[in-house]
Amino acid sequence: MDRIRAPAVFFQRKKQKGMNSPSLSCNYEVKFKTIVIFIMQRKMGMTRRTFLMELARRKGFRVENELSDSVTHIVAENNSYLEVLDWLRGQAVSDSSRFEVLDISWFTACMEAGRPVDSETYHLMEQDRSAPLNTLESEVPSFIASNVSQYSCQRKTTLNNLNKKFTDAFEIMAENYEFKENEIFCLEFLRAASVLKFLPFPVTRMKDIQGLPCMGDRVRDVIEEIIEEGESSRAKEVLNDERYKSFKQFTSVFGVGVKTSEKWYRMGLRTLEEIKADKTLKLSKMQKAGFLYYEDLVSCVSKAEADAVTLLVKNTVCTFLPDALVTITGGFRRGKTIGHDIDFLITNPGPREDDELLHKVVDLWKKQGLLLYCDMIESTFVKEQLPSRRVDAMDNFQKCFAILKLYQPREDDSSYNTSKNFDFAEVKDWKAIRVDLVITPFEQYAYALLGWTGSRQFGRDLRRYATHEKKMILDNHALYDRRKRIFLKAGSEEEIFAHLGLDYVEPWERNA
Ligand code: DCT
Ligand code: MG
Repeated sequence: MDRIRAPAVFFQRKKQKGMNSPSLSCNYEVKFKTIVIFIMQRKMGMTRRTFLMELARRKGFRVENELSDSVTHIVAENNSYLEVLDWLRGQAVSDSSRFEVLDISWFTACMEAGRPVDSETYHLMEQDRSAPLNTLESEVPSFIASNVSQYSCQRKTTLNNLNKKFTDAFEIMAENYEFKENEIFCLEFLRAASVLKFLPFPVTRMKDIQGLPCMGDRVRDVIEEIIEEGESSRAKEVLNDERYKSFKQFTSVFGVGVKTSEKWYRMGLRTLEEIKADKTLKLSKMQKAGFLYYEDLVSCVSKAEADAVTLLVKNTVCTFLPDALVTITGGFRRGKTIGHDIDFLITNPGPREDDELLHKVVDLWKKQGLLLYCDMIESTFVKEQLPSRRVDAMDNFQKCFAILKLYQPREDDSSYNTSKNFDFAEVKDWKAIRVDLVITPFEQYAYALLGWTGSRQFGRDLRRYATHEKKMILDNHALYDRRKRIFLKAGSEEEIFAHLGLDYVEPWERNA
């Protein structure tokens, strides 16, 4: 499923289950009679607008499809006040003062409260109302560092990183601390990298980072040196450090983590050649596969390869379960064009769950000679279990960490194949690709999608935000409100953001 069409498919599935279609949902009781909302579609898109309208109606708000005379509140997202004004003019509305023009954050606050909240602080650029259009049209809202949230789930971070030279250095520092199992320092650099990835300008002076969150002394030292010297001597030292270099090599093997690297390093081993030569080492099945397909697995997965594997996964899953929903998640859903693996979520919108589905899928690949490796993990989810408080905890879904054989396109054909190229029998005409398949019950799909889309930092901050700002617990299965002692159901990612009182962040804006 591609990311743009995903929510639409989701609505279709809901309809099949006999739920109200968004466009037909006029039968909710209106609880709040004094306000009439109109949600602007501009820069929001139809799917999201439809979803939000449905959500508000369900909660007892009156929402109009059209900009009728009865509308009192206009809600806009990613539009300045002037843009809204301009749009209203296009709708032949001359007197805009009869509406309150509000930012989407007012709407999400209302949804969270379950009633209209005071709109005072949510007016869209109220101060610009009286200004003539021509003088303000070119005005760019200035960047206010102190408004930048410490949580990446409150920032929109695309792949357009203007501060790569800083964030690369931070990521090296973070990785070195990870190898030393110093979680606090590691997270300090990961959070700082995430803030700089979000900045809409490249940092050139120390003044540029003034007032920003997550800029501790260690981080500032690195930034200062890069500004002055063009590079970080600390990051350079790490790159030349013997322990770091060994850990970097060891952990590049599928199945080898920090613990195994530590063990090998203590044994005096330093390179992958030494590991391979040491016949006394007992490697796990996963590590053996990691060494066997090493070259393929370290070379990144391209978007074209991800598309080819998506087709294969969808076709195979649909052989057994035609209604199944197969969604690519992870970095590719966030718009990345390369990745270290391909992540998929599979769910069945029908009433029936099929515990055997994943087994059937891998068995078929095994028969077809496409399965190079498979580590099957059965579901350990217990009904009504509270979400895990551990930010980096593994979820409890049934899943499979696999390595698939993807045949390369033939010379005369640009498409990938799922069968052998007989013309080139002696040459290796395939590539080993790491694939994660995760099976989720339909009612947990939205939470699983949010978790598996990542980025890791975005997910960590969502959970931290839920815990510290909302007294809720979030994981890949559910959201639990500790104050009300209830689980909050969600049929889409948008609903989860609304439960948390957060503005919706699109997948490609989650590259924190
Ligand atoms: N994730 C999760 N639980 C796990 C593993 C991963 O919730 N046990 C989330 C975090 C990010 C997302 O799933 C995908 O994980 P990765 O594939 O490791 O990251 P990625 O963002 O897809 O990056 P890459 O391009 O390296 O695959
Ligand atoms: Mg991935």
